[in-house]
Amino acid sequence: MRTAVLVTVVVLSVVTVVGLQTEASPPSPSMVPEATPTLSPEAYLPLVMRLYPVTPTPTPVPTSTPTPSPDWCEPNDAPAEACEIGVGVYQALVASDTDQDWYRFTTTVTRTVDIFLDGPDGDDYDLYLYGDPAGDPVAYSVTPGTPDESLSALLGRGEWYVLVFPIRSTGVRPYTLVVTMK
Ligand SMILES: [Ca+2]
Ligand SMILES: [Ca+2]
Repeated sequence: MRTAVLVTVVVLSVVTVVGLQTEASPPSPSMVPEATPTLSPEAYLPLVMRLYPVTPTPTPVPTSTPTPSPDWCEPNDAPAEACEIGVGVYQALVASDTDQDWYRFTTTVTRTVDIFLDGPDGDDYDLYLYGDPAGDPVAYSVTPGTPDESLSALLGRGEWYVLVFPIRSTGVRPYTLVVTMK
């Protein structure tokens, strides 16, 4: 009886060992964690930059500060751009032969308006006075070859335009416009 029990135990032990050996299977290749490939920035950045070249942003060139026009009234090259004036003395510039300087003033009652233009010596300027809208001049002073002009007009209530018109200008030179009313 004792022998039989011992044999039984031995047999069971062998079966167990055999069973364990049978059930133990080698690890599946899929179970083996694969090493994640790594690339250092030093390795991939040159590749990325070659595929997507970065256009360098141009450095903005600071623009030079525009020089303020010495003429307080420019642009005033058309009646719509005329500068508001009144009784007074005004200094301005004519920039070239093609420059025109327009001014506008208002009379609320009938007035005698005198306008005097003191232009640069050696140049030839002319002076015109228009109603609103500026059509035919109501007065003008167009002495050939002279920079100085003057006109006088009796004006009712309204808006009026003055044109300083260079016939010949030898450069950017100042002139003086004097407006009086009585
Ligand atoms: Ca002008
Ligand atoms: Ca003239």
